Amino acid sequence: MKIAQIAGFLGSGKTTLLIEVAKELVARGKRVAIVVNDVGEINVDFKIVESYGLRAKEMSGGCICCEIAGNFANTLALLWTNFKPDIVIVEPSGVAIPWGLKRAAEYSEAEVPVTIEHAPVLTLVDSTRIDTLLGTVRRLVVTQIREADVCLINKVDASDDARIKRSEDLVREINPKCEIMRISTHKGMGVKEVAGIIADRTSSRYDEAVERELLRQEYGSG
Ligand SMILES: Nc1nc2c(ncn2[C@@H]2O[C@H](COP(=O)(O)OP(=O)(O)O)[C@@H](O)[C@H]2O)c(=O)[nH]1
Ligand SMILES: [Mg+2]
Repeated sequence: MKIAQIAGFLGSGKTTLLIEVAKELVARGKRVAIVVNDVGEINVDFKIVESYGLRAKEMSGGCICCEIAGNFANTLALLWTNFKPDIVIVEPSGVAIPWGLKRAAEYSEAEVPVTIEHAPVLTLVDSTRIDTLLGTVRRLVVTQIREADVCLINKVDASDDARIKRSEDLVREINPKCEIMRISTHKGMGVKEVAGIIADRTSSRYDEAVERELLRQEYGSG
């Protein structure tokens, strides 16, 4: 069972993208479930999304990478038992840490006989709000970018070249290795490519040594 997380700050467009990507994967014949751990601008209408042929679960009461990591693992185990998804697309809360979410997902292996794989970690960067993001919530945004395999510079339909360029420069500076794509879910730009990345590629499993190194980079060695 493959877990695909779409990280990004509140309002960056996670729910909007997740639904379009899930539909695309269902159209490609995949069994898809979605798990949403967020109260966002756009609430997921479970009746509608399930009518697309996928399974949807909502989780509240804390962040699935920390406070309710155990519930998240249970939810994945139940999804496996009842639905056997190929892919579970996860919308973490805007404050979740990608490595923590990988670890929490792997806990489900203790409950059901399934191996967890990870799709590349996707982090959305809202190019229309890049300057605000760098001011008030910089540390979280930096963490999500640092741990991304692919950064999606989003809402390019409503942004401008200068802000898009600033978003890309920021990503390059924080995470020189990650891929960068410009997308606009509203214009359908990048949706098929993102579905392809989730379906065809993988990311490493949780590794305590890697997480320790990331934390050291972030908080210093003290
Ligand atoms: N212009 C533009 N707005 C978008 C796009 N994707 C999402 N939005 C808007 O951004 C806002 C937040 O989207 P949402 O998916 O709820 O973000 P989340 O909080 O990260 O889940 C909503 O008003 C969306 O309509 C896009 O591609 N272009
Ligand atoms: Mg949302």
